[in-house]
Amino acid sequence: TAPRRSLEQAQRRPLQVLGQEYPSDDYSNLPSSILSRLAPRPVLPYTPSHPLTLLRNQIESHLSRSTAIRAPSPIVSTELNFGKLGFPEDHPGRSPTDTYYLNRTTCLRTHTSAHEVDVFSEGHDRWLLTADVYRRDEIDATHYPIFHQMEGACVLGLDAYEPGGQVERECEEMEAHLERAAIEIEDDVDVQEAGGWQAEHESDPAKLNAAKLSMRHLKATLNGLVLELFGARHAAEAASSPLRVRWISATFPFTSPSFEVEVLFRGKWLEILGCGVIKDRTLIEAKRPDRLGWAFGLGLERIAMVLYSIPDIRLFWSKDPRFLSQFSSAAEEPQTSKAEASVALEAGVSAAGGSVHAKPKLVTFRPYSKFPPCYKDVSFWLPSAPAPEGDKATFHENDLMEIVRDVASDLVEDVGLIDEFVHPKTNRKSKCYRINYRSMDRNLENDEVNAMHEKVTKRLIEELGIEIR
Ligand code: FA5
Ligand code: MG
Repeated sequence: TAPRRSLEQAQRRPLQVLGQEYPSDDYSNLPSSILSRLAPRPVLPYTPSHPLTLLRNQIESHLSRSTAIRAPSPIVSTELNFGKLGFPEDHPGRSPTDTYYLNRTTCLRTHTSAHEVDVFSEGHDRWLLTADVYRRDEIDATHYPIFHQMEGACVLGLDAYEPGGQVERECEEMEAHLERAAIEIEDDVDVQEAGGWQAEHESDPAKLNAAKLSMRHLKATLNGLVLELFGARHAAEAASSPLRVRWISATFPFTSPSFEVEVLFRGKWLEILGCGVIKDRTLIEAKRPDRLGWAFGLGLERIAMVLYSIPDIRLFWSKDPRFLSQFSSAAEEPQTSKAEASVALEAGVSAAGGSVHAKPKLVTFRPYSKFPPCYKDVSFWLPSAPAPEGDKATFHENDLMEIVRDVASDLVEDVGLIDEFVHPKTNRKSKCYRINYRSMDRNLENDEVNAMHEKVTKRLIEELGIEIR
């Protein structure tokens, strides 16, 4: 992870972000396009009539035993985002090509798991936390540098895991509901493949039993959630076939065993979340060594895009009434209060059964007319020799994406590598990217696109040391 732009950085003054001052260093890489989005705080999943609000409400009322928590500022220490969760120093997620840094010790959270340790140490056992998260990434219809995650967790004392205890009763209730539903769950994941049982759990029969029951509880909870979110719509569209869910082994530094959940929806497998049995060290870090349980983290945009048929992730940021008005009638649907829902749950009626709260309306987004796209290609040679300060030698695609984002903001729809080759004599490497400019709400003028593209090209030369062909 060679630090870039070191000269420029050295001349930089401290950053002012949300009224706070942060010293900058060789890791600072926050572009103005992101800075301007930090104030006022983006709170899309709390905006009335917004599809992410609909989705958050539906999940919160389904998992009604959990306390819903609104996340604090997205500016977190790297210790919270990575260190306390056990990310090794050389984990690729820590690279400044993937993460936005204010400086070496402060970043924008890349996932809601960043708050696990704090929320547990505040004494919450069952909770849901929704937040904006930030990642440097590619540009296309499903990737945006800001998206929203919801973290869910359930940690309990060992007594809750005793035979006939709370967790076992909840499992039986949820599993009975799943058995009656038209859902097919593929789960042949080998625990060993998923990271295995933790040594701290394996060495104590009571803990191992609790870890096994916690995994069962996690699976029943998430299968039930998938049924709640996708079940009605899938049934409406594919009446004869059951909804299919599959469990896959995964790796996260703070859970073991770890899994990813995929849903087969409109013919495609869609990864919706990562989850697992929380590592003992995370709970010890939170000063809750007496607890054991699970956590998951899901992507709200990804689910909303398929559930509501939203074709482009930029639409979530649209202020166009033609977008928001389509979700307002569903938002006004009366929701059963939390208190009522939990009373019914205690009486043995699952919220997922539909008897507790009104079935959410099935909203399907009707796309309004798309404005014409405008493609521009940029072909260039990668830097041939390391630059004098040695920091421009490696080309990272995300750096190119970032410059395009910074210049074109939401007027860029898609950026893709369309050609690359190595010159047979000079051995120099060439790449060609196609940038697709398109506005969601108006016609782009030719001059405007040319000006943006020129700016992009100029910055690619200056900042990445490339040479236009
Ligand atoms: C995580 O972020 C883990 N923190 C999840 C977790 C939580 C694991 C708790 C264990 C326990 P991952 O990077 O796979 O994992 O992201 C989780 C989900 O966020 C994905 O399944 C997906 O739904 C969503 N997501 C990830 N990247 C993007 C993206 N670029 N755009 C939209 N959604 C995304
Ligand atoms: Mg993943």
